Amino acid sequence: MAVRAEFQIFQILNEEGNTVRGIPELSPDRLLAVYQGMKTIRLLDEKMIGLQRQGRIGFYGASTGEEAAVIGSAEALKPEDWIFPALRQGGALLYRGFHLKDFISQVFGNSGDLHKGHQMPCHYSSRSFHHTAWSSCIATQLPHAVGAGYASKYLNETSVIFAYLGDGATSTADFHAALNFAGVFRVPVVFFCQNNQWAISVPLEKQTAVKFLSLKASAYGIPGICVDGNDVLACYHASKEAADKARKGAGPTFIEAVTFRVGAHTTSDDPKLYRDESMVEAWKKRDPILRMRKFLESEKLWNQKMEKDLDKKIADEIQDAIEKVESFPPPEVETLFEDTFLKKSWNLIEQEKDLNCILHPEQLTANRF
Ligand SMILES: Cc1ncc(C[n+]2csc(CCOP(=O)(O)OP(=O)(O)O)c2C)c(N)n1
Repeated sequence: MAVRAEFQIFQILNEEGNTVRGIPELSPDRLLAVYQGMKTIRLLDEKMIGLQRQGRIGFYGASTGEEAAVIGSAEALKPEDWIFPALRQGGALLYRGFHLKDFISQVFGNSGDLHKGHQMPCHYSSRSFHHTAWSSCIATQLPHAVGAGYASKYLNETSVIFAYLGDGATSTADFHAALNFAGVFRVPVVFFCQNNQWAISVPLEKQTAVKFLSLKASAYGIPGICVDGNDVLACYHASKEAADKARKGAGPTFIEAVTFRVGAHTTSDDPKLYRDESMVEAWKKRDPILRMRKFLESEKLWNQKMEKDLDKKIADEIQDAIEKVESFPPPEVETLFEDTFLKKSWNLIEQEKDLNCILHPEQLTANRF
């Protein structure tokens, strides 16, 4: 079943959770893992937003409503594949096996954080899980992803690169440069665009005049696919097909997953100031998690008791991880000067000495002044 949906939205599960075409080959275990992955993001988002409101963390960017896009695409990846994320793909890193404690430590930015608090919260990365750090500058990850894909091709490796972006990123120069290069050099990259309809306060109709963002791909000689981003099986199927194609040397694909940002852009934003809540309520009825749950129930793979048990299991794991992470002290001050350069530059050495004088004035010697 090839996905050819340039002018319509490809779907496998409709909003009632019924199949409208054959389902992809996924074992019951994988289907349940997908469901658990989506639920984990949802419960984690709720909890972390609560922590931010209590002043226990500084910032959080949620993926609520976009779980199917994140997990459906991540399910298509092999361990050797790389993710070049935007803001909302942390759930994919968790889904690929990153530890919850390390994940939450990144948000706290304390000494438990593998990156010693050097990044903004929710800008997760892990070399061992092939998940690069996002720079926060919209779309800069796209040329980087294409460069990594070009390297994979040049070295005759089989790894495929997933480059994630939002709808807002499609209006940037980096988007153009990345898709153009990928198209010309047939780079093994899958561009996965979570079209959540908003770029902070800019709605899609002010972002572009095209009906589907996936149409933009044709200008670069790249197949553009549009999928229902709240249908996890459709997201998986399109991603798997695109990844397989890229792995075989058949070049890049652009996937637009049509979804909706149900919550605020981040905890620093208040969407009530610029959008009508009725729109949010309408999209909540298309909830990707509920849709998959209905499907699993119809397949006799899920029931109410399992749902209750899973909720408790995930909530306990999150609570346990938060308690551990919150007990970690801040990173050592010296770590501020580490990891940027292999060899510390002269000005960093000077700054480190100055800071040391402020922190330990008793160590000041007459010689220094
Ligand atoms: C180059 C650049 N311009 C502007 C911003 C400010 N900014 C932060 S997030 C954002 C919107 C991003 O929207 P989108 O790409 O649709 O992704 P979403 O956050 O909706 O997932 C903007 C404009 C930025 N971070 N980088």
